[in-house]
Amino acid sequence: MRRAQRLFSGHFSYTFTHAITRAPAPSVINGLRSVDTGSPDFKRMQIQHSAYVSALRSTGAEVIELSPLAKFPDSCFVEDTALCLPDVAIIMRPGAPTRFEETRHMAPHLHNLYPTGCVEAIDGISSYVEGGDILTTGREILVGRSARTNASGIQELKRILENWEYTVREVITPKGVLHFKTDCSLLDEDTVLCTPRLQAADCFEGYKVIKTARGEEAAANAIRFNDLVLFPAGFPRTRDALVKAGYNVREMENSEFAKIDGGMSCLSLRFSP
Ligand code: CIR
Repeated sequence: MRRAQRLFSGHFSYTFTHAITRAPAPSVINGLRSVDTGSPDFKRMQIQHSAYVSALRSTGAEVIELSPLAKFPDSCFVEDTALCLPDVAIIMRPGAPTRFEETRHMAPHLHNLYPTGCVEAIDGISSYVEGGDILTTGREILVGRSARTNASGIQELKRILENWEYTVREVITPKGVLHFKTDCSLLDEDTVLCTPRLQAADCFEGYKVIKTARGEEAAANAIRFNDLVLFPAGFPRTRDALVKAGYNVREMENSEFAKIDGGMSCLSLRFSP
């Protein structure tokens, strides 16, 4: 049980020594989106991305910045390519066909960072999982079934994680929501920020829950990273609730990534190898 205790005790679900990011390529303007609200402005996006990297670094973490990959418009959303835990990294199999091969460009970096034998992969021919559907809390790993993550992928991930002595629970990503974490974030080992529609699904029984304010559902994708909560700008009532609850909130401009369904979590892989 040593490994499980290492993750699921205290603050290991939100304190990290490292993060990996990938700068957006100009092709990012063609990234996948559920609703077209206009083309992202590439220059503004670069500025928003640099500010995000600086915020991660300001907590003392080492941030490994990977080069842009022009062939993959969504490749700055590195979170979807892997699940990084303290003792093992698991390479995903993205359900979006245009994103499928992004993992080939992430795997070598994880092999360099983790000890031999500590990088696994979802490789079943009909298995699909994207990292955005996985929430690691202080006590378990929740995996949401979605349009990008299927039952076979979750079964395979569960098998791998149980070998490493982690507890996994399958949940449902609400219909029409891209990823499970589009609608929730971890704030500390047993507190989550989540939308009322996800809370209604009852998957956070036993957790403390802070709900996004009415009309501010897009604020649910934040990240707790060491002493900071990186939080998308433009959601003042939810921000105030987090500040009142004692969190150190850093508002980040996210207008351009939001146009292609990107939020705070998807722009980094966070871990302590
Ligand atoms: C996609 O649809 O795959 C990208 N445009 C956005 C991915 C966001 N990923 C995440 O929240 N984990």
